[in-house]
Amino acid sequence: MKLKGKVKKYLMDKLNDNEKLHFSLLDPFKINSSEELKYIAKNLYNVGTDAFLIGGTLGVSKDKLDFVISLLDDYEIPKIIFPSNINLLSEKADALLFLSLLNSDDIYYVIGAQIVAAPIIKMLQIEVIPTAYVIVGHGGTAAHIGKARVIPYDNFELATAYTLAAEYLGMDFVYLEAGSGAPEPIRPEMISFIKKASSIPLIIGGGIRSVEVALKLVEAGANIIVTGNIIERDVDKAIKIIRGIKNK
Ligand code: 1GP
Repeated sequence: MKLKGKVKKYLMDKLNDNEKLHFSLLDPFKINSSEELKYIAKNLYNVGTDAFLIGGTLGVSKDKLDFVISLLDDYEIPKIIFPSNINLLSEKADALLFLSLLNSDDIYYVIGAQIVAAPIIKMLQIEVIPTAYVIVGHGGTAAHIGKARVIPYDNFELATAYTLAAEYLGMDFVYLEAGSGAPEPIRPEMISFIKKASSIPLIIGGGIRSVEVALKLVEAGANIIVTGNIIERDVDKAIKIIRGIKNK
């Protein structure tokens, strides 16, 4: 299956069928060996993860990015770049989340990096998926680097306003991010509150470490669950999460 240029359709078809999706976030900086990556990827793929997201905020070079994507070549699910900056572009990927960090105080992360990257993306012919990136609560490294004015965990109105703004700007997805390794993930109550106002698909990530938490988020209306850290720490827990989501 060749997915280049068809990733958005692949995702939208599944969402239109009311499927709940899971993305496996792989951070090239945290991968210790190609054997480890192959073992992890095989398990995630076999249990039904819907896509590989590849990215990280610190320590990711183009070489490492290319290397990781190449190792994932055998798996017939999309390899999507999750960029933290303009150094994370690769023609080897099937698509790129074209992120705008809507709640950044630095215009570079809202529209500057996108302008610098756009001609390169055009040249490399990478499919883009326009996505609003909104950082909530803890925020982690992404919030620090991205100079995000984080939305408090309990400010559902503000999160809804951002989601509606993203929808009116024509974005395909809103990615609500609590930050990699966040002690608390996005609250399910925030998701159900947003869902009353907007039907834009929600990608939810940051601090999701158990199937119970993932299922509460899905029940509240999350369309796509992202797990990162838990994959590297305890792949069996990640497998349980994916099984739980895919059996919904
Ligand atoms: C981070 O949302 C992702 O960008 C995943 O977070 O590593 O905490 O799963 P975790």
